[in-house]
Amino acid sequence: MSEYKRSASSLDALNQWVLEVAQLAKPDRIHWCDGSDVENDALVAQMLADGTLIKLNERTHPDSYLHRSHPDDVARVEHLTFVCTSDRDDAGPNNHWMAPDQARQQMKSLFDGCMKGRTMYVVPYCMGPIDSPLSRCGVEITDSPYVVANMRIMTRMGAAALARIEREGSFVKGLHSTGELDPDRRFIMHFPEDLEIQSFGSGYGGNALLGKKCHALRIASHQARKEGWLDEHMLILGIENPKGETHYVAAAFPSACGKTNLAMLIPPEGYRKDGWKISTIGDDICWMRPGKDGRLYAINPEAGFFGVAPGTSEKSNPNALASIQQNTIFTNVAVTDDNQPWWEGLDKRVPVTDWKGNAYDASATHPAAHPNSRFTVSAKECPSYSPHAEDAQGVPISAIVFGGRRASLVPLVFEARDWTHGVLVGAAMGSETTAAATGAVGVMRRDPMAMKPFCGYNFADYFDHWLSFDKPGAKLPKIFHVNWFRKGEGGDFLWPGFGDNMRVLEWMLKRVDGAAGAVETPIGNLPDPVDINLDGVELTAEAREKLFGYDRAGWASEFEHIGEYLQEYGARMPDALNGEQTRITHELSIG
Ligand code: TSX
Ligand code: MN
Repeated sequence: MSEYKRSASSLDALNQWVLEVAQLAKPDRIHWCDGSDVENDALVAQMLADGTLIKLNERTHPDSYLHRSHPDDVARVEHLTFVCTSDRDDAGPNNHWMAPDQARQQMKSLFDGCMKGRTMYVVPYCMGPIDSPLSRCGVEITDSPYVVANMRIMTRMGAAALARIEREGSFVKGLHSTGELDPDRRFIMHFPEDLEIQSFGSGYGGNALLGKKCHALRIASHQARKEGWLDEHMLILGIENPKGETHYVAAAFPSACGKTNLAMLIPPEGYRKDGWKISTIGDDICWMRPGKDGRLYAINPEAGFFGVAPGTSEKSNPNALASIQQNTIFTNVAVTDDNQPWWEGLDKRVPVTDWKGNAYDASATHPAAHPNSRFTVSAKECPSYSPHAEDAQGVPISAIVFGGRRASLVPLVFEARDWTHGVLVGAAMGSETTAAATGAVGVMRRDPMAMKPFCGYNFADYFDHWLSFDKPGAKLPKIFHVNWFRKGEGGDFLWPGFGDNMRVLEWMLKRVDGAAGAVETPIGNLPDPVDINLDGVELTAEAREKLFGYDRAGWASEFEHIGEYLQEYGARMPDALNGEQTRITHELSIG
């Protein structure tokens, strides 16, 4: 078949689908997005005119805008998010499932006429560097100009993506409408067998920017399994040592553990003086696949950061703060008297307007910014953005890090003995909830590989997929577990965290290079504290014991719970993982 014929047919498929959607949704206009500055300027002007965007202080925050969402539409809706596979067991106990026919019928009636009076935007996008073989394309149809503006920042959107789709012929179809924003008529449907997403009734990021969680995580998880790669909820960072060698690390954490902060970490002064440098590849999603040399090579499929604003400050994340001084869309933050964006934890000023647009003063009892308020900004604005982030072949991963927020039991860091043990460490991950997430504080939630809300198929099959990477010729990264949140008896954090986490990263790289020993225990290899650089860190005796020690009785109880949790995934659980869990439980019981 000629090149011409193939490209014609893939565009035909796209045109045909756009036509079908238009006939159903009945928009007044159709606009094909090219991603140009002219197009974006016109969209912004239109959103300023109708109040969708509010211009922020041009002197302090040039080209930056505030969007206030509907007050009932401020977060992802997991209870309304479905994976629609023909066989229910393929979605697994970790997903809400609906039969594809029923889901399609239900969505068809919601989309019927929903774009009357509105413009329908056709948004071609590429997840990952436009020239990377690891990247994957999609097209989002949406009636929200706010979604278009955000997709332009978060993905490679427009003409170049359309050209790649034309070449490749396959793309993920995403259909989105904000609808009437009725919380009872809101659904996020995934059809992985058809590479399709349908999202109705929400304009919020994770529900509406379909390239991100819906495509790059849930749908891509199916493609990854089928094609032999890993689709993960991980940040990627580079660590350059004084010799000029760079190692790359991918890390998965549940929400509220500071993933974006770790991705943009600034090393302590002593490290900087010695020549250590951290660079950021991504803060949320990682696609990785084995290269010819057997190592895993990773790309960040995203082009920007959709970060939580509250808590972002000069102390917690100077690189993020520098990134969002210009060219940023803020969603649901508060505003100061001189029209600057503001959120809890930024600084000591008191804003005059809260996230709903109401007057605010120091006597208020509610937070001024919504706890899930966000910034959307291009990764190119980040001072630590890696020059290798756009490398088509990806970056080689030396270590994978899992982590969670655990006040007790779990030490600062340990290393998995081997790949199978590491997969168990990831599968057993858990974190204690913070008020921001649920209202219930300190409740343990299991969140395997931080993928609980994002793995589009049965977790048992997902663990099996992970195990399958351990094969002859593979040069797999070492796997570690960290906990920045261990507390003492007095309730205080024992580890300083933030930039000082560099010390833990350095130990990991020593292990990777075979330059440090470790203390072998049933839960994995613990550092000998002398191998961790603690210059300038004051730790009490209690802190040393709890951060670097190992409590056999406590871990025996933890492993009982892990065993019970993994049983929820039933008969499809891989024997190797059950075996590893049983073996460690036994070792813990005999001391
Ligand atoms: O992001 C965090 N990281 C990772 C940084 C690279 N946070 C913030 C979590 C909320 C998103 C942390 N919070 C970290 C951490 O390592 N550690 C802690 C706990 C902590 C909080 C405050 C102090 C120490 C530890 N100390 C003072 O405030 C003085
Ligand atoms: Mn995330």
